[in-house]
Amino acid sequence: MTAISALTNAQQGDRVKEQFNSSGRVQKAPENFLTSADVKTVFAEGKQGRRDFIRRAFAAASTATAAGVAAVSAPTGAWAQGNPIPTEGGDPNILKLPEHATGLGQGVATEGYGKPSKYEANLQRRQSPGLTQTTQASVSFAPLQSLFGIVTPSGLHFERHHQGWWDIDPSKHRFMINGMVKNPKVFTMDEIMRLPSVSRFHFIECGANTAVDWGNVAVPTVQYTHGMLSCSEFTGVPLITLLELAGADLKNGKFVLAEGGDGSAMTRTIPMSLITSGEVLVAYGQNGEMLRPENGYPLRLVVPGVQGVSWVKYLRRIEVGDQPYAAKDEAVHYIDLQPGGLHRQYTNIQECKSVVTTPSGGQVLLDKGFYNITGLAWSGKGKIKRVDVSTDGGRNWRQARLETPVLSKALTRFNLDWVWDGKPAIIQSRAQDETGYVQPMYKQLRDVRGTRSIYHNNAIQSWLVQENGEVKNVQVS
Ligand SMILES: Nc1nc2c(c(=O)[nH]1)N[C@H]1C(S)=C(S)[C@@H](COP(=O)(O)O)O[C@H]1N2
Ligand SMILES: [Mo]
Repeated sequence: MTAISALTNAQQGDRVKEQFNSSGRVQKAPENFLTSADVKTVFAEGKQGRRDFIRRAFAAASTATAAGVAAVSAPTGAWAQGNPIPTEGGDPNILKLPEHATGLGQGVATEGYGKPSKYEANLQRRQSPGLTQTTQASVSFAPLQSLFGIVTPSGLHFERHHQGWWDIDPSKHRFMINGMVKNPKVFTMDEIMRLPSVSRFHFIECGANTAVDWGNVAVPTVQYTHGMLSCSEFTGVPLITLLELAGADLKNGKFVLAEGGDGSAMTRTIPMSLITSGEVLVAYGQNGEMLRPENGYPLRLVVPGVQGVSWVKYLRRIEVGDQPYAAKDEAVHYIDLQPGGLHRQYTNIQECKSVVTTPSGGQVLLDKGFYNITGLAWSGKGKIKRVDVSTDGGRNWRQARLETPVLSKALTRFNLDWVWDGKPAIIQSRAQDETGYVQPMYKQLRDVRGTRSIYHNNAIQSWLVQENGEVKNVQVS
């Protein structure tokens, strides 16, 4: 940024105009890598215990995709998302009045609940081929490469279910508080929803986000590397309010156990300090409407900054206790294998992390010229203070613009102008949060954590822009 800020405003304006006028088109990442038949093959291979099947599944898929790329970048210059102007001149999109400018459109409430345009049908959350054996104990990833701002549309929120999802009848749903409380209580949804509520924007990230890349590059696009990440406005009652109503012993009660109502018996210990701060919510609202069934309808715990597994869905019980519960999903699962062979438990907080979403893996830069580098940054410890972006694999860094709002424990959008000269480039982003913590490089992370961890990979992501414009997931040592 230094070179630009040395210019006067007028000069800067000219320079920006010059940049914007230079062509810089992005071909979207192919969002559907495998046919359903391919997915079945991958699952079958996974069942036979064949190693490296995820990597090979994607390799096979990208061969198919490469053929697709060649087809759309054929000499006519046709662009997958474009509508080219004929070379003989005269753009029919301007010269001929389209039907929508002359006819009668559709009536109100044709859709009682509106849907996205049919032209956006390819924008989907997707399952990673080969990652899991069933769809009920599985993950779908949010299409980060195609989202704007910081809010994830509810229908594209990532999903993580251990035993499938349910659409639970809210009139029959009950929420219980017991343990170290004077008056154990059972609430109906009506009783919860009449209490004073708050609405707050927060990210949720599964502790296993970016897990498959711990050892080496495994998956091709940002949807699969970072898509167990979403951000919503959640509405609900602070858990502390409900604990006070039940007369909880807040002096000796140092932890609570949160329990879900689905078959996975999801149970997690939450430290009382997060609750007395007022941050933890018993939420029913998401982005202005009720939670979606996939995300825990009618009630879920919101634990800002903490890994997704603690955000218990279909929340049915909170027990107050004086020590951690060592539940299965914190004693056996969701633990971090350290280089010395010890397991680390109760790693709750999602450390500061960021990722560039454009340009990102699977996209193709079709021209030299101006590009808006954009991405997301977040920290489980508070607000994002700064994001730096490198286009040369970490040798030089420029400070990105943080777009408002910059909220605590929420996604923050960053942008940076870039002119691609057509040479190979390695794009990275490095975030810093308000505590001063800086997102680590892979080497720094592995020096401390080794290579056999699954959870809490917050390393700097690298995307290689090749001379032919194709963007690849790479790791820089
Ligand atoms: N009841 C219940 N709660 C749950 C889970 C579950 O399987 N059942 N999965 C957990 C995990 S591991 C994550 S990452 C988040 C995912 O939330 P989402 O599906 O709304 O994205 O929910 C958590 N809460
Ligand atoms: Mo998770």
